Amino acid sequence: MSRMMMTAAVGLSLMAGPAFATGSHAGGHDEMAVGKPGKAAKASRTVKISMKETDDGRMLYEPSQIVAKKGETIRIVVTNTGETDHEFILDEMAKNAEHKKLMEKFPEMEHEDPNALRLAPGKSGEIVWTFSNPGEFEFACLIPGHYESGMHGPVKVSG
Ligand SMILES: [Cu+2]
Repeated sequence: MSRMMMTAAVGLSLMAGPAFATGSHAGGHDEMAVGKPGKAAKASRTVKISMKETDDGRMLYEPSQIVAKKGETIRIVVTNTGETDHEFILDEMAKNAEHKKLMEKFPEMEHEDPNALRLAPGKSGEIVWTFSNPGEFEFACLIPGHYESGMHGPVKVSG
């Protein structure tokens, strides 16, 4: 490698570094518009949600919405009482829509994210979440076809 090329490469990596660091991760890795993982000891209450299919071909969450206050930490216990895998993904509506498109291309995508659960029939999981910002967010199942069958609900966070 010539000296000039080396200089160019170093210059590029220096420029790329700070640009990535101040990108979408501002405010800490786990901080999202919908909030961040919370501590169980700080949870003010537990919300239990079941996920299932109905005899007429719909798929749903029960209850079908979450209401919270800004700054509140809630323990959300999700149980799959249906007969097929389901997900519970907490996010902004636009982010879920984007993610849903990706799931249509890669249906076997696994989620390791703190805002998401994927549960086999009969399984339960929990997310302890702090809702940092007021607004309307969403929980949804992004397995192809499930959102359209009814698997989404609003999360209303009051200011
Ligand atoms: Cu589902």
